[in-house]
Amino acid sequence: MQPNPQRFLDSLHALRAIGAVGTGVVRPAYSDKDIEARKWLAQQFRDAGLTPYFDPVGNLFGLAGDGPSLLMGSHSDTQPEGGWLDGAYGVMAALEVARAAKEAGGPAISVVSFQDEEGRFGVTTGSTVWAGGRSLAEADLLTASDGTTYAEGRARMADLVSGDFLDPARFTGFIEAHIEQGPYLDSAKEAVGVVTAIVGIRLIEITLTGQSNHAGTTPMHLRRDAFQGLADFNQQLNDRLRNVVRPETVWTIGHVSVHPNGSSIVPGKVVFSMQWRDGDSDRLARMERIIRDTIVEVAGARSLDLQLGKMLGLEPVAMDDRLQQALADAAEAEAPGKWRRMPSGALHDTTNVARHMPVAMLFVPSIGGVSHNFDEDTHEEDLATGLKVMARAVAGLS
Ligand code: HGY
Ligand code: MN
Ligand code: MN
Repeated sequence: MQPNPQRFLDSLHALRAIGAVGTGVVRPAYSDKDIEARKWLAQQFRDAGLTPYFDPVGNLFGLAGDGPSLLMGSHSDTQPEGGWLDGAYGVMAALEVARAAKEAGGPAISVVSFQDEEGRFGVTTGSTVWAGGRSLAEADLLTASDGTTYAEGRARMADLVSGDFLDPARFTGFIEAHIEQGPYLDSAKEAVGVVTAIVGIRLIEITLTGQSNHAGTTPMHLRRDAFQGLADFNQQLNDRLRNVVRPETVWTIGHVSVHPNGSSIVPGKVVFSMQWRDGDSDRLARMERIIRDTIVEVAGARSLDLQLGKMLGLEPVAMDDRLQQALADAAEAEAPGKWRRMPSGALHDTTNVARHMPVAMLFVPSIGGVSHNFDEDTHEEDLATGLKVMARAVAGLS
């Protein structure tokens, strides 16, 4: 099976152009550019001899016939300020492998671009619903930070829907290629990461409500300042997590909205995202306990009302040994001594697909470890090496 690196790179740059903003890309789930990209992908799938299929939430499959096939792919939606490779790399690498497989007379490779992997509406929403991790009715109630509901989002591409959710049983396994989005491969000058496991995640939206008031006339001891509550929470949380976490454990307050957000008004309300990740479910649970206890204490101390949203999350998941070994053998052949086995600190659709079939992932380096940033980039040579490893692994499996 001979993948065509130039054809692959040209298609990757063609996808980049849809929603390009400087060196980055802006294609949030269900936005005009996301839908435009999915329509373009559907045509690419058709041209490659695959049957395009949109499911009810906009996951786009390129099906290789009606029989069993290996599924490969990733996502083509992006963060609000996205890199050009996050997700796109895996979708286009999968398409090139599918093309090369077809030209070689097999094996049958289907391709997928999952929807809302970036969690505009939650956490890897499209593949979560497809894999049965959340009902469509439940998902439709999820709301983006701009107030759009999932139902409203997916309605924007309802005209493209081909039919009901595809049965995962039609696929024999799933392999996702992705950029590492971290510093390890690039700093070690290695070309390939063979993923061993993907971390678990928890996400809660927290609202603290105090009282908006005059910033000049309201004495400090009389204030019910919601931002001060957030600041206290953040400080106390960092202190209290210290003896629970490991060096690779992460926690992030990434989205904060302050109301009314005026420089002369004591903040009456803050709404913020509390997200944490680790490879151990017990540690995620211990962190949850500390987070819930701390926010209750802080709200009480400042006479703030507290609202906790429904917690979203995914468990840590290990990659399939056989698929992982096929990737390792291919990596050693394509990049001898310049690859490693490693965990994924980022989340991926692979976690949800693992509910139904053997899964594995392959990483290529991110320059400077930068991702979720317009500056995200990978050397072209590394992009091509990852493609060749994927094709060699698939040939080895068949
Ligand atoms: O946040 C993540 O890990 C993924 O890139 N959405
Ligand atoms: Mn991604
Ligand atoms: Mn991402």
